[in-house]
Amino acid sequence: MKSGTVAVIGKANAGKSTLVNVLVGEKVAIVSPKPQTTRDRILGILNREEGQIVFADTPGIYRQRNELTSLMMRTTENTSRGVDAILFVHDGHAGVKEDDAALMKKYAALGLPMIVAYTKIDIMPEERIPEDIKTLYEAGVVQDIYPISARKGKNLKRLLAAIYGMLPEGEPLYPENMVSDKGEKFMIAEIMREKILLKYDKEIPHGAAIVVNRFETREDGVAVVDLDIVCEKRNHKAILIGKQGRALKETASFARQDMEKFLGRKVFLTVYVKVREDWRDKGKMLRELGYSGEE
Ligand SMILES: Nc1nc2c(ncn2[C@@H]2O[C@H](COP(=O)(O)OP(=O)(O)O)[C@@H](O)[C@H]2O)c(=O)[nH]1
Ligand SMILES: [Mg+2]
Repeated sequence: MKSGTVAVIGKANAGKSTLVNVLVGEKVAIVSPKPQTTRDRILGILNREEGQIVFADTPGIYRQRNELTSLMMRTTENTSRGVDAILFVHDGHAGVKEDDAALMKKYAALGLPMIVAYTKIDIMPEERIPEDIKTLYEAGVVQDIYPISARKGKNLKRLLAAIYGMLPEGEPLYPENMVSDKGEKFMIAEIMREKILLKYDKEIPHGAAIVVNRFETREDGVAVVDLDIVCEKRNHKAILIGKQGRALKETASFARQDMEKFLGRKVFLTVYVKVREDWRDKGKMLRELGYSGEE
């Protein structure tokens, strides 16, 4: 039986987390149309007869703008070492940019087995696919490239077979009923952050962190969640809350529904908004907010 860890690497917004969720068959990582959605390394575990694949979803490849993005980039770099193989995710819909081949070659140079998932083919003209593959090949990318769509579930069987093909024989690393290394409390915070990413623009979601202060189940089975949305500036707080608290109420209600779906029980959610000036630039605050740059 096969068993091993696969680092999922690629540019911001390429579709890494979406692909991991689809392959694992459960939502282990939040997804949004904005960059910087994934901040931590998240393991998503797939168990099948052929073996166990542990996907290490990463924040992806970033230009470093502050302490938080530097830490995210470090998480990506560290994860790409100490794994059995690399799944490089390329956004086919975005086209082949000048730096794409260089990035692929950089990770290939680590010497691990690597394949490229060329994703989002559901929203692009098919005839561009072979042209792009040729362009990448001529720029020195010799790895196999698999055109797929995570959203439409296209060519995923072939991709999975190729991933198993890169892994060594071995016993499962994790219990077979486990789908992620993160617990419910982590996902509760992430679901809140996902709704903020979907609801607000620009620096608001990128400057938001979630602290869950209370997460317990009452005797009647209702999960009680108290959390803080930490933002960077007073005017961000005002935007988050909105006129008569309307924006926050909507976002929280949206989050609560998703938390209930995820937990499979009713949720009683209380949300506070707090300001911590420029927390993304401060190492100590990052650690207090749970960003430690693991691995
Ligand atoms: N049409 C289409 N959109 C996708 C696909 N995979 C991801 N997306 C979208 O691309 C955006 C970024 O996805 P995400 O998984 O968060 O990217 P990540 O930053 O690489 O983890 C989201 O809006 C996704 O819904 C796909 O196969 N097809
Ligand atoms: Mg992601």
